[in-house]
Amino acid sequence: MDKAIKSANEAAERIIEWGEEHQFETCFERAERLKPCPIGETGACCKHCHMGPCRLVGKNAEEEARGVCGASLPTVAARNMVRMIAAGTAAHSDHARDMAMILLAVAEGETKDFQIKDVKKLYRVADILGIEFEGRAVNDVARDVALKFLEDFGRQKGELNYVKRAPRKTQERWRRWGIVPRGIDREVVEAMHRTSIGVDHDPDHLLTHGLRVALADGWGGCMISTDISDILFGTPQPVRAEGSFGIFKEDEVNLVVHGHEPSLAEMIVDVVNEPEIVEYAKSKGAKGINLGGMCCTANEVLMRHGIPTAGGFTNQELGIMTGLVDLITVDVQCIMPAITELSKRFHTKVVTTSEKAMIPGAVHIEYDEHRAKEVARKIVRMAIDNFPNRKVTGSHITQTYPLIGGFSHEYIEYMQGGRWRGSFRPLNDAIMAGRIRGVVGLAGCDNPRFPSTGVHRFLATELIKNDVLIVSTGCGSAACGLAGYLTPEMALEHAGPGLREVCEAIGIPPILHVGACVDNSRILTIATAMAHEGGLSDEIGNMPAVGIAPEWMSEKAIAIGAYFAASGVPVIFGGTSPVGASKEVTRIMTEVWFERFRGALHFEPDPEKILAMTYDYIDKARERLKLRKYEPGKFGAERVLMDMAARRKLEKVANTAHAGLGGINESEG
Ligand code: SF4
Ligand code: MSK
Repeated sequence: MDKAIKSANEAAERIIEWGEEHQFETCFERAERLKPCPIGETGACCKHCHMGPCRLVGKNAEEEARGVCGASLPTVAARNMVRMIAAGTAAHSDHARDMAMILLAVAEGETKDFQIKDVKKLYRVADILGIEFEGRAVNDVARDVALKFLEDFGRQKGELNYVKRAPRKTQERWRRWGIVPRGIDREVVEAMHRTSIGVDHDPDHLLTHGLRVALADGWGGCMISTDISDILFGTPQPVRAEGSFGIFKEDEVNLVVHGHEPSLAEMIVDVVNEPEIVEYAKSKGAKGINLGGMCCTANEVLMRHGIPTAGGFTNQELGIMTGLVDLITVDVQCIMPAITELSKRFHTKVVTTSEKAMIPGAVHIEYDEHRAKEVARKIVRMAIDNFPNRKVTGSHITQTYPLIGGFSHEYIEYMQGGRWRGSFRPLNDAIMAGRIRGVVGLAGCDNPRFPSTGVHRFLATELIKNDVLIVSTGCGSAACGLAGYLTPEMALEHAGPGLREVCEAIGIPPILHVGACVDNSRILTIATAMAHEGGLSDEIGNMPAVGIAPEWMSEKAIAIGAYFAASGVPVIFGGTSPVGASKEVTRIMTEVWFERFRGALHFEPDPEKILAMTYDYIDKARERLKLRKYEPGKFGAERVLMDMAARRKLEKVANTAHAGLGGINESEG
């Protein structure tokens, strides 16, 4: 990989070069200038009290180095890891809390701007939660669901509601090792307590609690966010969209939604199509209003409406540098404060909208779900008013890539058999037969310390060539999408023979975009469904499956990695380890966790080694499950996969038999 390249995305690279010529500073330049402190980078620094900061370095640091209080290097590194998990969990879960509050407000009729779009999903969730739904008013069910979810935050004893969604054997492992989360807030608070000066000093004991916190994220915060978003805004199904900087239009008002929360963005999607708003845009000389997304708010509106995306985390400054963005609205998480300074050199307005997040230099228009449309209209009008102010010429890019998103776990089930026979049988069969070698969750951020998005692309290409099916989320999806990898044609061009056959039969890309970073919970649900389907492992652990976050940067990514590890999935992160200074902590997160949970958390900077480790985990899992040895192009017998035409034929018959009933979000695909 060429070291001089800052982004592997060609369009991004062109904008970076243009920016350097015109003295615009971006994260890429700052990353070059600000080299990480080698002590903090590897987890050997503690600043949990004011006797420090203590640096636990030197020869034999693992055994001999001590902080002023006497804390050892493994203690310090373990505490640092647990705090990262707690911070990531807090971020996802606070998002989930807000979603539950919106659902409650909708159910109680306090906001007229939202409706429950997916009643079937509401009923499915109510069923899992043990809430009666038959014969009841939709809003009554929704209120009970919202209140039940809210219990998960403040519960002091007992278990999170969704723990029971996991395969029984996975739950048993959690109980045996004492990592079943009680309440989300309780686990995060306890993590902060245990890691403060003078409390928990046993690295294994600390890290075990880290896993408990992480499970509160995966089977709590993330899963709750995903489910409520589906209930309120619709469960995604495949949708075509476009990606890259060419999505911005010279003759239209360009408005970007950036961050993570879908509720305001959903309102903006509605408002930009209102005739009087479109007329208002025309009155200012624009042909219309062009809505685009950035980061995970982009993934949310792409999955449900096909709104185009300008890409992931490292593209946010570059988007502004096109000079075409009239307004960028930001909510929470992964928003670089640098965008306000940069915007001053263009005409772009930055609008903060969350009561939790303000940035000096931004306009603050606070979002309130009780008057959601009113706030959305105000923001859209501000974008329109700013259109005539475009003056500075930026680095214009016209190219876009087609992409397909919208692969909810419900749709993945549907596509493997139709509305009445939806199942995970074909996927399990294809894995058993060796047509598909295994499954990889390719997730996580993009990072200016790498040739940004390049490791995602490298791994995606190699994995599908070797018959590994990929499910992707967050900025990993954006990286693949902006490289043109999220289309079915990608399978024809690059996938190995077995995976290609499966993709062609079902009509899917070899990389399935399943959503935003909170939607990693969909991957947990998919793994659970595979375990329940039979023929592979009867728990999430021991599946031929691996998680990879090759360019991670956020604490949220660490929390996600840890909840996959606790759930039974070996996870490999790229880059250096944030706890690499301690051999003992590294051993616990890899060997000990694998022994207890069949999951692990590795950090490996070399992409080739990430690949080798992935194949090793997958092939060993196949061996343990006594599956046919994977050999490219050689498959065992399996059931015939139904193509779309066969599925429709079957549904026609089923529709006649079940007239009046419906599946969850049926789609023609
Ligand atoms: Fe140093 Fe101990 Fe204080 Fe950490 S908690 S800063 S290791 S004295
Ligand atoms: S936005 S957490 S940079 S995936 Fe979800 Fe992307 Fe990572 Fe943020």
